[in-house]
Amino acid sequence: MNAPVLAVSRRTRRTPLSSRIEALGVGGYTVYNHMLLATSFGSPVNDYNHLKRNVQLWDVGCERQVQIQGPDAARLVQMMTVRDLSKSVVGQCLYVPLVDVDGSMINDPVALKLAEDRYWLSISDSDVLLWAKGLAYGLGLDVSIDEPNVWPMAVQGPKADDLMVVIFGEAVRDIRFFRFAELEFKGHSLNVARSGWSKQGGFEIYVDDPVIGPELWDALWDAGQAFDVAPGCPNLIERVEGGLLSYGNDMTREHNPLECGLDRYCQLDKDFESIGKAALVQIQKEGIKRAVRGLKISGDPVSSCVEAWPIHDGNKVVGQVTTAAYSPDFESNLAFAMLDRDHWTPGQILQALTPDGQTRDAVVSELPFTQDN
Ligand code: THG
Repeated sequence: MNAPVLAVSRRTRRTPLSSRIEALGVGGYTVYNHMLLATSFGSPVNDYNHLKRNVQLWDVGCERQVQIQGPDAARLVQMMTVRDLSKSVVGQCLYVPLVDVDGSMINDPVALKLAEDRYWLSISDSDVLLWAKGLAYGLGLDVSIDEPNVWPMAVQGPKADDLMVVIFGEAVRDIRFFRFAELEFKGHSLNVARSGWSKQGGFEIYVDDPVIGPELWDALWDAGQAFDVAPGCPNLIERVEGGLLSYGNDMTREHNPLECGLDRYCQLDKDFESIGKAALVQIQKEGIKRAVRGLKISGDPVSSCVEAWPIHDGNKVVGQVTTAAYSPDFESNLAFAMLDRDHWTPGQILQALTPDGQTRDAVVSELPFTQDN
């Protein structure tokens, strides 16, 4: 049987860098925010080994910006998240769980505070633009909301600093984690943040011009030859090791941020106005009934998780695996699972029913994984 093909059309939007990654042999695409996102170059294991040792260029133009600007911009962004933004500053990136009135996860973007009255929500895969426009109308807020022509590009890996210095100068070294600065490329000013969807360190450049994008890619590619640069994309194995949850895979509108282990981004005891706060305060009072944990699953490398796999404790179903990958560095299968209370204690041994029909031991772990947990 032939593998199914992803048909590309205007709905599955290309990015200004699609031509570059296709020339470099992108191996597959997924659709994210109605836009193309690469899934591999070569193989996930080769991509993983390279990412942990060198530096990669990623076309993450699909991380769309929902721009909220105007006199009520700060108020609307605060209404949308349960993270207290009162002490946030211009130049800061903030990871913000967005929730609805039931406290359910709507999205988990990085918010960039561009000015006191202008924000970008760099979103994961759900239609935040429509949600934000609806809220602004319903609440009668004085804001304008749109999706600007901005396509982030990531430079990730241990050699990212050294490569970025060649293009942007020593100033890149001064950018702190989850801060951004305006730096120049060919006389064009770009927001450059120390962030990115890997734990290997690096930057994200918010490309706001479809011509500059490929020129910047080419400049990084040429300079990167000295650092063994390769094209890359968010890597399944690396993100599981690092405990980076994916919205739509590991958390959905079925879950709240407390269940997703995002407690540190929920300041429920602080005094601010947010749509989902009352519901989450109540949920916290009652105690959550399930939570995300890591699992180390025994046996041969498992295939990645397309459908959720059931987790048993004896003959009782106590949760499900949402993402799984074999980690060469841990020499183990690692997974994220949503587990019921009483079955989520690190060290506890459960059973995973893998798609190949096997029942395998699965040891509950804290996230992120360490060699000892
Ligand atoms: N960068 C940008 N936009 C994005 C992502 C990104 N949009 C989609 C998706 N990724 C949003 N989700 C996340 C999830 C985790 C992180 C970033 C975006 C992340 N978390 C840090 C960690 O877990 O180590 C912690 C951040 C903190 O402590 O503040 O980086 O990657 N532009």
